[in-house]
Amino acid sequence: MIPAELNQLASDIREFLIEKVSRTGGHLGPNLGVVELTIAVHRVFQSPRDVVLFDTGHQSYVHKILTGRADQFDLLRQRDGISGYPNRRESEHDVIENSHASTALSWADGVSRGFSLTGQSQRHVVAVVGDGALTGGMSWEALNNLSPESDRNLVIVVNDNERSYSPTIGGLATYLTTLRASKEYVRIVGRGERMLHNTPVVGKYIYGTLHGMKKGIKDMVAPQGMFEDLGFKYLGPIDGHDIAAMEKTLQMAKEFGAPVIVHAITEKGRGYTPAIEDIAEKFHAVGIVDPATGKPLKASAPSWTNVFSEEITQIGRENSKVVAITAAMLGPTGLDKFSQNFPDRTIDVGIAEQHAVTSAAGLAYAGVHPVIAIYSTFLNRAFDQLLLDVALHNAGVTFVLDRAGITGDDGPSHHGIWDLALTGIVPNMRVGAPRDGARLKEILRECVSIENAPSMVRFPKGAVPADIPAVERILGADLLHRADSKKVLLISIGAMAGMALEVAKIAKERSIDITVVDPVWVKPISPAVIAMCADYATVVVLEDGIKHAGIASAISESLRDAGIDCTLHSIGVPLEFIEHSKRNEILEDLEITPAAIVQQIAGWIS
Ligand SMILES: Cc1ncc(C[n+]2csc(CCOP(=O)(O)OP(=O)(O)O)c2C)c(N)n1
Repeated sequence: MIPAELNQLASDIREFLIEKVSRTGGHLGPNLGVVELTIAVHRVFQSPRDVVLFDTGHQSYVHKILTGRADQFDLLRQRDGISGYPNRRESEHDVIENSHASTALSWADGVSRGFSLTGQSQRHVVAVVGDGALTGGMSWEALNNLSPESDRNLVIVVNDNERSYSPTIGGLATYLTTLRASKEYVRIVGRGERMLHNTPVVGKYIYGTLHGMKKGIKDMVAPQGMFEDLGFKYLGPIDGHDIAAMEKTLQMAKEFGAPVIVHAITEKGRGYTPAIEDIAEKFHAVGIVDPATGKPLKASAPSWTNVFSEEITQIGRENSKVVAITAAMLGPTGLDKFSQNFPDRTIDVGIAEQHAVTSAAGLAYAGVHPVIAIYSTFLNRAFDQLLLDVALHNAGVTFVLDRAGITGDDGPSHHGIWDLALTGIVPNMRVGAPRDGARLKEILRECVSIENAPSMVRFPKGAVPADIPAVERILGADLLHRADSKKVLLISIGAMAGMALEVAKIAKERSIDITVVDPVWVKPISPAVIAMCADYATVVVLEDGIKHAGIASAISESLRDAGIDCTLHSIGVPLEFIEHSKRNEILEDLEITPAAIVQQIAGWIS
């Protein structure tokens, strides 16, 4: 293809992305930024013989288009459609089924080492990693392992758009800025590349000469030279939207025969005005929008996140010891409002959940109360830090878990279905699961008042329901509906309360009496709930996490310890990886709907 055709291809792909993603929702901004970069990677490397890995995977749409999946974009992130991340079942061109950041360099290390060990070293490995994902500790563990002396065919493309969701901050971001700002450096390196391109045989030796020259230049304009000091060959910065420049550089990197870093500068949301004008997040992830304006087609109802956002800001006004921590997700977790009011008490650690949690233990030791706002699925990564740095040290740290339960479109790695099971085994930890906004506020305030142990409040994605009043509060547990007889007790966990009440209503029509109780705090579980179990013939626990080791398991253990003999059934998520689909479709599949639950209960009591 001639340059004009390649530029036309890039422009067609951009138009296609805007048209399709505006209808399905998805990661529009990141993909608009990697169009040329991905074209260049696929022209220089031969996937699937060469392995192309995308860190986080949210920016793999262009890769999907170039590897034969353009016709499936109407069903992007929809039931039976293609995933929003790479997926092995979709294509031999996909290797990592990701969504959690900062893993690609470790994958690259493993795959390339495996190729060396199995006589496949002619296969190249290319890892595309964002400047955001590079802030994650795993990336650095991988860099430390990627021996520069090795003969591995490995190219790391740093896709530097200066942003995670919001601008990437921290020492690494500053370092990349220094490299970017070296205009003179770009010009001289560019000349060097042209020189190299005109040399017939481009090999390690010639590259080495160039490299020596470049190193000298770099020392002049970017004295830190961090990547090179770590032992990597560094090429860049390159305009990531210049296909020819990217191709030339990747070709050089390919022929070098050892790990090379290609630093590409790109623009998130490139070519789409609404994304460029979105100062906060550059359309990192969008719902369904009008493609012309980028405006959402449906106004969104007040969410759980909004309730948290308001309340933590109010708590911040009342209590100057409260400090908020985010792992590069200020806006999505609702901490943006807190940060506007208390910039000095807001910490963005980058995509570094493990660091966030241990650092919170340190903050607690120093006398402040850290509140870590994080998506449920991302707490998985920091379990050891929660257990041994926070809980073992009796640190008063509050965890606020958004997106708990089945989340839907983002697939297996994004469902927040493990947090209840994981925190269930942390000594001293208290866990609250609010059924509505009023309970969220109440639990959050209590968490922040706990000074000598970790505590957590967890709530789902999406719209918060109207408050659900209790009939009676007994030892911290809320009775939501009292049936006429003591046949079935339905223990509803957190946001499942609305569905539980619906179950009781439908069951009543079938002459099945169901009492509904909400423990509010699920760890430790209120003794009132355990005592109630003794009075009912059948007890059912309804939760939106994995059944294995979840709240039903914890209750069953408490019953056993108390010597209470009752029949306990559990409704929740099976121990499986759940594919992407709409949340309600998944719940239907799992038979977690009011009608299906009534049917199950009817079967159990008959
Ligand atoms: C462990 C983990 N924490 C948080 C996230 C949420 N998240 C998704 S993309 C993203 C920003 C990624 O930034 P970058 O790597 O620079 O890619 P870009 O979107 O800018 O192309 C974040 C924080 C995640 N995917 N994984």
